[in-house]
Amino acid sequence: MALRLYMHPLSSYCWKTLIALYETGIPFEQEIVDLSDPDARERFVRMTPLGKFPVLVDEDTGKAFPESSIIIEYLAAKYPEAAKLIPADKDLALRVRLSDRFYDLYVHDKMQRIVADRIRPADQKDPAGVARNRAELEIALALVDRDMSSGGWATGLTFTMADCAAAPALYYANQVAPFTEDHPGAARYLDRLRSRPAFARVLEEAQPYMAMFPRD
Ligand SMILES: N[C@@H](CCC(=O)N[C@@H](CS)C(=O)NCC(=O)O)C(=O)O
Repeated sequence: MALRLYMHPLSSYCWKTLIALYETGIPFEQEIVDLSDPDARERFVRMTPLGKFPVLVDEDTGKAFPESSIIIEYLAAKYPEAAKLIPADKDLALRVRLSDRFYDLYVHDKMQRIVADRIRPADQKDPAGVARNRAELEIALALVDRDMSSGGWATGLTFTMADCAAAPALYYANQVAPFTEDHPGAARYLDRLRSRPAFARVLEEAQPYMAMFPRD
């Protein structure tokens, strides 16, 4: 098996790459990393010093890639069946990359910071930071609502890397800041994403782990 994905089934950035892999049907092996196990963490950090997953290892070439967007770029460049995730047209490709950045930086990152505060010890909470992240997330969700209310995928009629980024970001954002009532266009986009077989499969595989997600 040429590709091995170091991941955890609850990790939102791993979902992004899993969606790309399931969407394209590229064969790969899952290597679940339990970061709460000190030995597993040490082995993982030896491979990738920042200790963040996903990491994709191409065992044929010995190359290892961290960063979900770079992993998808690698798949799109190397496998013809993944080329559709990043359009050949340069302008369209820029739109996809811009949308991917938007979902990672202004939806996903804000959501992650809100979740991170939930697992901090009581004396290390950062309510001002959480309020700021909630406000910034709300601005981003209003933009999603505006842009996605008429249907389609993140950058048009085809499903791309931007939708791989949007799916976990919006799914978990809706857990920490439910938006379906105030942003029906964004809610319908999330519904479309959930109906996509690749994302439906990721969600199904994550079910046994969902109880580990920190609630308020
Ligand atoms: N920019 C990175 C973000 C990766 C990331 O934040 N991964 C999280 C899981 S969703 C992680 O590894 N967290 C473990 C930790 O920080 O200890 C990407 O796109 O892959």
